[in-house]
Amino acid sequence: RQAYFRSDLSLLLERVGSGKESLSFMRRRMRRLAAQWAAAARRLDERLRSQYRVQKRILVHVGFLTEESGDVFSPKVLKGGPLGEMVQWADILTTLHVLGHNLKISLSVKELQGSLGVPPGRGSCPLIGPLPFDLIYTDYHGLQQMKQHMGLSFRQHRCHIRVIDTFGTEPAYNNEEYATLHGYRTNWGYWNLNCKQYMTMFPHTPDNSFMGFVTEELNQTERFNIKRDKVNNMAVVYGKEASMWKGEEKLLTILHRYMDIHGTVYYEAQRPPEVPAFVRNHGLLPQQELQQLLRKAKLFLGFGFPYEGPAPLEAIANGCVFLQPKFSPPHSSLNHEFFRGKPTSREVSSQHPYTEQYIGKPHVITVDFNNSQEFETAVQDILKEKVEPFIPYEYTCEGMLERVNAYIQHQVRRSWPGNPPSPFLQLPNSTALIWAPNITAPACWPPLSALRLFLSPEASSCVKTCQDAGLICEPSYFPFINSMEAFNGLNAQCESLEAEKNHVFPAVHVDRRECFQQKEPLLFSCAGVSAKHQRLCPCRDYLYGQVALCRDCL
Ligand code: U2F
Repeated sequence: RQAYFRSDLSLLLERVGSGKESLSFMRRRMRRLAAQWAAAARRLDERLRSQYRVQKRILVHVGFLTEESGDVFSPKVLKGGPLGEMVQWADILTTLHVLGHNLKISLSVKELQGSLGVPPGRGSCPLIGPLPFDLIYTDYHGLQQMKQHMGLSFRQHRCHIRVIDTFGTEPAYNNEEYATLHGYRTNWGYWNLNCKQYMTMFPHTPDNSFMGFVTEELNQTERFNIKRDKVNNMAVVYGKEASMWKGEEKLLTILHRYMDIHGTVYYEAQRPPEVPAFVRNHGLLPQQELQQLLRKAKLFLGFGFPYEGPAPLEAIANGCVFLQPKFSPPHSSLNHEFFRGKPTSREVSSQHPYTEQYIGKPHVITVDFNNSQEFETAVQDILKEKVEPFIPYEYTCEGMLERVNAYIQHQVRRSWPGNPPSPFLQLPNSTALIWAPNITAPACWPPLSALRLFLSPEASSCVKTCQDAGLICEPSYFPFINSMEAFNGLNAQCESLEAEKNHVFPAVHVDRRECFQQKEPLLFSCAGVSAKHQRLCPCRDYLYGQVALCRDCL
């Protein structure tokens, strides 16, 4: 059946239900953004008119909101707890609904069992017959619940699952055998999925799919009003809990010399939070009121936590400058409590690396907060600067609809017998190889026409190598470049060739000129890095403002 765009959200709102603060928060968000979603759907519908979009049967099982997982988030919705996950799930549900798919929502293990046709009370009864869904979106909690309740059929059906995974999962952590042998085993990882099945909140590593969420857009009148009403010396501090402000009195005092400081810190009646007296604290605000505050403010100031949340994008969308601390050395699962045990080695260079790397100046200023002079100069510069509201296209409703639609229609499992052939051609005046245009390329998405193959410098990941060439690493291409032709084409001067399981392979050893192919497809990794190897890096182009998609991807 064909999928048709929907602009009416009433059925979705009904299905989400209420009864929990987390669900009410999501419903309020869906309602508030309804017009924006409808307009985006109209625009995308026009652009994709010629495409036949298959309607999929989709189960969305939100594991972290189930009672069985403890549901620690719902009671904190009105008390300064994390809301980023709720923002994202609300937007995922809306996207799937607006794209016209056949949606079933599950918020408890009982509903999950009902949806999968597992008889209640039969914990590990295998699913009988085919899976009644084409796709299942869940999270790590939900994955665990599904494994428990699907029994043996979990293995058989797992390629239909998509895991919403805020911070991402890298291949070395995902492959159980490798993770166990090489010290990458964590509480979350080792599910042996294809890493593209993990979908992240920001485009952290291209090994995963970037799911994202949306930021509220402005119409012409709102843009005009923002320009008119901006208060040049007004700052809002990022942090819903007083703990996020701890130890920052010195910087706040400096900032207060230049600006009025506002906060949205949650507090219980009669117990005001411990923030300096000169701060005007509004208490935790409903999203809509926070937007209004950001529309007036010039500066949105982060002190380092929370990491990688939605709020900085909202601030930038409302014409604020986001001032944030640089982390030197970067924070990661190796050196920081918050990231410890997360299935990634990614180095977090600031509170919000996405805004630092993909948006940057004048909207985002990243400085060393240990150097108060640097901080003060940044504040002075911000006061002088005029900044327009900005949203990267990938965080608009249209951008999210376009991206998720492309995933749903194109990300399907394909298998090749052994290593597929890889006929390459050197690009003139370049160190890159491309797929030979006169040789028929095997079906692949993203299409192989976008492939550019590089040999990395030593101690450089493919994420970095592709980035340095103005491209992005594309793990789906690895099976096509895991060959002697690829090494030869890049003049790697291999003295030998062997196949091994290692998350930096295919690569060449820098001293011994030994070349290594990858033996375990699950270990193909953009993120992997080794001081002793130069890696084969498959890169591709990407659309301006939509890093998940290449020019020929749509
Ligand atoms: C992130 O979680 P948070 O939920 O703490 O992220 P924030 O960026 O602070 O805010 C999320 C939303 O909260 C809203 C705001 C954002 O959309 O509009 N909000 C509000 O409604 N009222 C207020 O007064 C202030 C904010 C991240 F998203 C999670 O994935 C991480 O687990 C967490 C820890 O790093 O950080």
